[in-house]
This record gives sequence, structure tokens and C-alpha cells, in this order.
Amino acid sequence: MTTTAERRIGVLRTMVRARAFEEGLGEEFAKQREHAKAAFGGRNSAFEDYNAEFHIPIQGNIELAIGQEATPAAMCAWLTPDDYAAGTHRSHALAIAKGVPIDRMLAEIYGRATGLAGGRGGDFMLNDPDSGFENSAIMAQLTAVALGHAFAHQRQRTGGVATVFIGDGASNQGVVHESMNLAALWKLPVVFVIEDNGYAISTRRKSSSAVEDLSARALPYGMPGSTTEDREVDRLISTAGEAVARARRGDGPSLLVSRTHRLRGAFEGDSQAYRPDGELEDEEASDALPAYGRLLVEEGLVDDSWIRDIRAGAEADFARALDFAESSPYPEPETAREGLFA
Ligand SMILES: Cc1ncc(C[n+]2csc(CCOP(=O)(O)OP(=O)(O)O)c2C)c(N)n1
Ligand SMILES: [Mg+2]
Repeated sequence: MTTTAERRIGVLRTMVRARAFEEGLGEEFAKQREHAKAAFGGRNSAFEDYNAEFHIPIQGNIELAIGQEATPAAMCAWLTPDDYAAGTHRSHALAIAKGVPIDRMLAEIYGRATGLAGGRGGDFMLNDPDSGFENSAIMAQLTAVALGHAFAHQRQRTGGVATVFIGDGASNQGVVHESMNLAALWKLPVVFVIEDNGYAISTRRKSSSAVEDLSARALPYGMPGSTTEDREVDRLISTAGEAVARARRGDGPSLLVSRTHRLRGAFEGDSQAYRPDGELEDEEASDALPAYGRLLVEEGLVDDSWIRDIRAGAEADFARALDFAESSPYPEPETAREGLFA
């Protein structure tokens, strides 16, 4: 599996762009919260009630993937829009890596009619069939849906694959295990990706799983499994490439575990009081993005000004997407019943 210079540069570009989006959104959210707090008597609370009560334009909770960009960027370097990628509640980086347009994504986060789900779903319904991406806030729900996509690719002999991203906490859900079993049995073209950031909100992986290395779960289901530290971006890229190639060949699923780092709270506004002293600093020191940038600069593949230009371009794109979202209308009340299936 060749990890060409072009592919590596593309992965760095995606990581920089995803980081810029997440930081931009985090700043907007913080501004809106401060504004609302000042306007409404200094009361504070972390979750959706707060947003509803104080009319924060960002709808609901925001859960950023800052620190976790390497894994989706590496995986999507091997995917086309015809391949399916299922994300979690922390999936902006995956959406960007998969090619979801950020203007419609931000419009959905702002609950606007121009959003990916017409403003009905918010951050947890960033469905974009054109780029082959969707996410859900129901932990691990899309694992079984990914199997359906893989089954369709297999039956129609398209050569397409389905990838599904799952958090370390969500990986304990029954549906993940049932899906791994069935995918291996039917040799479905699936890649299971566990983003192990060590926490499910405030619950440490160590308190929810007896297995330290979650890729150990691949073997009993009959598929290859591997664990990669996400700072080893090149290894992430080649492991992802092998798993995707295996799926495309018809040899069945793989499980990739990435040890990654959640550099923000479980949600914006999370005080992270549950983290031991110094842990966040250690996590920041393990941030894959600056390390990979330095590596590619050292190798002469890019230079610092290239990285700065990509970042500046991404910030300008974010600003444009924000204008689009903020100037878009809310859905008309009379359309409220559209898109319902029950
Ligand atoms: C089925 C289901 N159970 C519980 C929740 C509540 N919940 C939201 S985030 C979360 C933790 C997820 O942790 P992890 O899978 O490790 O993802 P991370 O937040 O670390 O990215 C939980 C339990 C949910 N959204 N869906
Ligand atoms: Mg986690």
C-alpha cells in the first residue's frame, strides 16, 4: 500500500482544515454563551436547556474533535464519495475529511433551512448522501446501518466500502459486537474504526472495559485488528489503506483502533474536573497535528508558509460558511411534518 507524498500532504491539509473549523466553531459557541450569560443575568448551565432558554443560535450541544483529526483524515484519504462513512457525535473532522460542504454543515448546526437536514437535526444529523457521510448522537447506532451499506456494495459488486467510527465508550454497545460478528461471517466490506480517546464523557476507558487494547476484540470475531497511536499519522494512513484495500478485494472487515486525544471537554462548557492534574497538558503534548506538520516540513514536503496558507484559507472558508448559516432562514413551521416516517 503506497502512502505517497501527495496523500500525506492531503492528510495534513485535512487535519489543518478540520482544526480551523473546530476552533472557529468553539469560539462562536463561547461568544454566544458569554453574550447570553451577560444578557440574562449571569446564570450558567452546560446543556441544551441553556441554549433553548437563552436563544443561542447554535442549536444544542457542541462536541468538538480537536485533537482527533488524524484518524478521519487518514481513513478518508482512501475513500471516495461512493464509500460510506458513519460518524459519531464528535464527527466534524470526519465530515470535513469526507468532503461534506461546511456551509451546509454549519447551517444545520445553526438549525437553518439550508442545513444538511433542513435544520431539523442540528449537529447530530449532518447527513450528506452526496459525500457519503452521516452521523448520529445515538452511540454506535450507525454501526448496523454501515453494515447495510456494505451489504449493498457487496451485492451490487460496486467495490465500495463502508467505514464506521465509534468511540471507546460506544464500542461496548451490543450492536457493535453483533455487527462485527456478522460482517466477518459475510465478509462484508466494512472498516470498523474505534477512536479511543480514553474517556466516555467522564468515564475512563479503564472503568468500562476490562481489555486495555480494544483491538483485541477483532480476533474472536475473525477479522484483523490493530492499534495505532494517532501521532503516528503515517502508520494510521497505511493501516487504513490496507483495511480499505482488503474490504474492496472482498476479503472482509477489519478493526482499526486509534489511540487519540480529546483536547476539549466532552462537550463545550465541560469543566473536565474529572481529569487528574496534568493530564490535559500531557494530552496536548501528544497532539498529532503540530507533530505531523513538523515531520512533513522536516522532510521538505511542505514548508511553514504552506501550512499557514492552508490555515488562513480554512479560516476564510469558515467565516464564509458562518455568514451563510447566520443569514439563512429557519425552517418554516408548516414544513415541520416533512421528512417524518413514523
Ligand atoms: C445509546 C446512547 N447511550 C448514551 C448516550 C449518552 N452519551 C453521549 S456521549 C457519551 C459518551 C461517548 O463516549 P465515547 O463513545 O468514548 O465517545 P467520545 O465522546 O469520547 O468521542 C454517552 C454515553 C447516547 N448518546 N446514546
Ligand atoms: Mg471516548
